[in-house]
Amino acid sequence: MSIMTITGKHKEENWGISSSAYQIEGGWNADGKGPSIWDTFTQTTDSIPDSANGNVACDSYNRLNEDLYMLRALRVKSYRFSLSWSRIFPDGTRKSLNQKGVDYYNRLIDGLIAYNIEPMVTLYHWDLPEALQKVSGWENAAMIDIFNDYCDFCFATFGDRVKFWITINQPQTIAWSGYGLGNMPPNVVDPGYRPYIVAHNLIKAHAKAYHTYDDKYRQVQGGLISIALNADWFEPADVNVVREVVTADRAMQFQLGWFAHPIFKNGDYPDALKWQVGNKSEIQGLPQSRLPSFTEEEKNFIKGTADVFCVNHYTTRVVSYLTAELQPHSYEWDRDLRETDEPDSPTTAIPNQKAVAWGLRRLLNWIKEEYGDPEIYITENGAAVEWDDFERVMFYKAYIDEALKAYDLDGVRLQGYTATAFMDSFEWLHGYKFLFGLHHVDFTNPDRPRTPKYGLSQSQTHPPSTHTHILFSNSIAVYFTPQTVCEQLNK
Ligand code: GBH
Repeated sequence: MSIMTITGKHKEENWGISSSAYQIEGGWNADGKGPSIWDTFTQTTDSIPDSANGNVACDSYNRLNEDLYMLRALRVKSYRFSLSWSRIFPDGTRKSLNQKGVDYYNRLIDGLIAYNIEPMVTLYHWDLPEALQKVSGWENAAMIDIFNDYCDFCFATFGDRVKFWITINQPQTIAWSGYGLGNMPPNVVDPGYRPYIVAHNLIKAHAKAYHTYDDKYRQVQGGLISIALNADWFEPADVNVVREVVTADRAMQFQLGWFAHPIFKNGDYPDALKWQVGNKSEIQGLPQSRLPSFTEEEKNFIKGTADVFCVNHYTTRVVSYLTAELQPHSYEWDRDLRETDEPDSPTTAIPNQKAVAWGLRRLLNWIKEEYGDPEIYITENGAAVEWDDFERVMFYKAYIDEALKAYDLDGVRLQGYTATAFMDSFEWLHGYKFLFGLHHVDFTNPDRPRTPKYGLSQSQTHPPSTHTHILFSNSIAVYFTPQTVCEQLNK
């Protein structure tokens, strides 16, 4: 089946593109913005290639008109971006309100609305105000109310125009990379305990913000609210061996189910987590499970706190059963499995991130089965490529095709697709080494000129690029010449 035969049906779907505040804004201390844990980390660590940081990044804080121009030229239906919490509340709380930060987001949102682009707003994409880290950040249950008050302010301030809210981006990454591996801020290395505690608080914080929206704003504002969960597809090493199939399912439960099961099913963790962590904890001689438990009241409060299912997806891993070691105590070992690369798929620039498009279709079907056929939005999908943008074109062609198969052939209720990323950005631990943008950004030039990459170009003399073709036929895209955006604006 070709994309062309089915485009008609997708005309009104939500095709969009994504960014996040710390990755693009820069202006790290401009106009009263407070520092976040990513400012502190990047300014002091040596672990990021070229000692890169987001101090300037794409300078989007000062280049709003260019960003809006690019979005309009792309003809996307939606733009997913995040709010920098410490730009709005420099110390994380309402009493420190920074009106200039609010003004920036108002200009951005108004600009999007003027161009008929739906803002999809992530309230929190990893850049916790440093001041809140000083009081233990997400280890501290007090964060639940503090986050809620920040969200409440954002709903009240922007919710007249924002109709799609995402509370938290990838809580699994926050819990595991931030508090287990500790390679991301706040750099706490505690693989067996704190990820579970932090996840517990993140889930409750999400649920509380959901209820605030539901109780105070939904009736008047009429928007949606959800959470963006990261999910790889875990393919069993051998689909004919029951144990391997069960193991792959367990991998899904530990990564996606950890958050999705409480929120989308019954307010509680998946059985696989309760069983694995409980048993390991017992064998490890601990008085109780390292996985905390929810009270009945908490379960009722958490269950059903997302209007749609938002998933960020990048790759597929192959898993096989392993009786893991008992020491050190670790979320990773709690899973009893081993991950390897999918052997037959093309690589991308990032090791361990192979391009396995069929994994997306399987993932979407797994979500459909597991969570009762929810409406699904792919809120991130993309790749960093080694050489030519042609590889990125092929990545999108293959992945979008699989998403459309899930929609058309499998009946998955897919409602939207968001490509990552809008432009080359600060890619966290990769700095500026691996880039996901559909626009190139020249980070050596103080003007940070943005240029559409090959995938967005369509020349008169060459056949249109495949990527342009897919995006255009799905009402995304296109520029006609790869001039920089500055040049076009100055015409
Ligand atoms: C996304 O995460 C981010 O949400 C997005 O902001 C970013 O632009 C995109 O990645 C590309 O960088 O090495 O063991 O610490 C994608 C999922 C989760 C994949 C964290 C890498 C690191 C695991 N990522 N993971 S580890």
